Amino acid sequence: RKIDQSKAILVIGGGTWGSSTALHLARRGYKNVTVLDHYYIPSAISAGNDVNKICDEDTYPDSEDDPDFVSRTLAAACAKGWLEDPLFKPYYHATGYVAAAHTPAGFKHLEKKELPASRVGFVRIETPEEFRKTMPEGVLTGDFPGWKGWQKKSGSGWVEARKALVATATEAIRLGVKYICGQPGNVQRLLFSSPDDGKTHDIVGVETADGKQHHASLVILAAGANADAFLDFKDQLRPTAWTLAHIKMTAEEAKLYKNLPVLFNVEKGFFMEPDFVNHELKFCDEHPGYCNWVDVPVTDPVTGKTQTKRRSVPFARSQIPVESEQRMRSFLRDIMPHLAERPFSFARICWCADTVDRKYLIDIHPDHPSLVLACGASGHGFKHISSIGSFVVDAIEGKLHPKLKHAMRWRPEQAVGRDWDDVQNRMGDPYAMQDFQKVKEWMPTPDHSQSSV
Ligand code: FAD
Ligand code: FSA
Repeated sequence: RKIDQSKAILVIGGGTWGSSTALHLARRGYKNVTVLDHYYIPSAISAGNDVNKICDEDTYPDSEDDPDFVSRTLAAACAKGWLEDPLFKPYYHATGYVAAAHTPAGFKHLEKKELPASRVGFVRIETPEEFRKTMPEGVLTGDFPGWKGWQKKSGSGWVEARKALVATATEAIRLGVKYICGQPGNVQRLLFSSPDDGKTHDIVGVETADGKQHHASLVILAAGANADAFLDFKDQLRPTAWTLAHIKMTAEEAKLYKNLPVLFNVEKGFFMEPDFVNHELKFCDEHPGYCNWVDVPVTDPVTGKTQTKRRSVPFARSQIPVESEQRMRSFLRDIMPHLAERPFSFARICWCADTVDRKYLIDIHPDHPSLVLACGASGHGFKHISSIGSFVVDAIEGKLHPKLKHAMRWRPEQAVGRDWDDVQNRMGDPYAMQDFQKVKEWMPTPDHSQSSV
C-alpha cells in the first residue's frame, strides 16, 4: 500500500526491534517518525542492552521450496547487515561457534538444532582435550565432563550488542527520527477511535505517563516483553526471562581471551569473550526460562471491560536467583574452573516474549489497521537488529514475501489452550519452566563498582 511518508509514525519502544524499525523507516524516506521509550537509550530493561550476543550467519535459500525458507531469509538479511552495512560491520566478530551438550537427550536436541546448518561446516568434538583446543591454551581449563559437540570456524560469532543498539538509535536520529525518553516516553495506553463513530476501532495514538496524548497515523508496537501489557494478544505472547552475569577480569587475563569462538552448551550455558575495554566476561546459564505468574486486572483498551487474568508480568531486577548463580558456576566449573568461584560484578534478569512456535509476530493488527506489531522476538531476536526493521517496513508497505507474511502473522488460533509450561524447545536444569513467584532466594546484588554497567 502507498503510504504518505510525511504522516506521523510512532514507535513504542526504542530497544532492539524498535530502533531497527526506526532506522529502516528513516532509510526508506519516512520523515515523521517518533520513538517513545521510558528509559534513555540504551534502555536498562532492553533485552538488547547487553555486552554481547550470539550471531549466526546464513545465506539466502535457493528456492521458495526450501523448508527453512522463512528462517533462512531472515537470517541471511541479518547476516548481510553485519557483513556489509557500515553501521553494523564494526560490531560483528565472526570468531566461530562451539556447540555442545552433555546428556543423551541433550545430544539429540543438539543434532536437531544444529544439523540443519551442517552445510556451513560443523566438525565433531568428542573429547575434553578437543574442547580445550578450540581456544588458546589457558582459556578453557575444565574437564568438560560428558560433553560432546560440534565446532564451526566461520559463518558465526558474536556481536557487541549494546554498541550496535546505540549505533542504530544514533543513526536513526541522524536521519531525522525523534526519540522521546524518560517519563514523557513512558507509554501508558494505546488510544483508539471512539467506538461510536461507526468505523473500525482503529488506533489513533498513545498516552504517555506525563498525561500527554500523541496522535499518529501509524503506531508500531515494539515494546519487547512489555508489549503484552498494551493489548489483548490472545495468549500469543509469553513474557519470559533469562539470566546473565559478569565476572571482571584483569587486563592481563583478558589478553588471552581474544578472538574466542562462542561456546554454547545447550543444556548448561554459554559465554563469549570479555569486552575489550572493561574486561567483563559475560555468561548465561541455559534453562527453559522464568515467568512471573500473577493475577492481574486486564482492561480491554477498546471496550474498557476489565477481567482478572493470570499473566506473566515482567519486572526489572539487577539480581538473579541463587539457583541461577549455581547453574552458572556449574557451567564455569565444567569449562574454566579457575574463574568459577569469582564474585560476579553484575547480574540481571532479561525479558523477552515467546510466541507459541517461537516465530516472530510482525503484522498489522487485524482489527486496528493502523497498529503494527513488531513483537515476539522469542529469545533469539537480537542479531536481527541489523535488518528486522526492514521486514517491519515491508509489512507496513504490504511488500512482505507471502511466506514471511504467513509465518509472522497475527495467529491467535495457535495459542488456543496454550500450555504455558511448555519449555518451547529449550533445555537446561531444571528442564521445566520456572516461576519467579516461587524463587526462595535471590543472590545479593553484585558489587557494580568495578563494572561498566
Ligand atoms: P527489547 O530490546 O527489550 O526492547 C523493548 C523496548 O521497549 C525497551 O527499550 C523498553 O525500554 C521499551 N519499553 C517497554 N515498555 C515501554 C513503555 N511502556 N513505554 C515505552 N517504552 C517501553 N538474541 C540473539 O540474537 N542472540 C543472543 O545471543 C541472545 N541472547 C539473549 C540472552 C538473554 C539473557 C536474553 C533475555 C535474550 C537474548 N536474546 C538473544 C534475545 C534478544 O535479546 C531479544 O529477542 C531482543 O533483544 C528483543 O528485542 P525487542 O526489541 O523485542 O525488545
Ligand atoms: O543463538 C541464539 O540466538 C542464542 S539466544 C540466547 C538465549 O539465552 C537462549 O539460549 C535462551 O534459551 C533464550 O532464548 C534467551 O536467549
